[in-house]
Amino acid sequence: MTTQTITLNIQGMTCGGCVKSVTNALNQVAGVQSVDVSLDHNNATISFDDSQAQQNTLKEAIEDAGFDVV
Ligand code: 9UX
Repeated sequence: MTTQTITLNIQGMTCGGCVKSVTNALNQVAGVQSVDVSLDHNNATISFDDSQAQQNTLKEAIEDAGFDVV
C-alpha cells in the first residue's frame, strides 16, 4: 500500500460546522488516514492508502456532504 497526500480546493464552507461535515465525510471513506480541513484556505489535505481510495472517491464524498470541489 502506498500513502498519497493531496489537497483539494473546496467551495461553500462558511463555518466550523461545515469544516466538521467535510472532515467527517472524508474520514468515512475507506483508506483515509488523516484529514485536515481549513476554513481559512478553503481546502482539505488528505492522506490516504491509494489501493483503497482515489482522488475521485474523496471528491465525491465532499460533494455528497453538500460542498463543491473546484
Ligand atoms: Mo454552519 Mo455549514 O451554521 O453547512 S455548518 S454554515
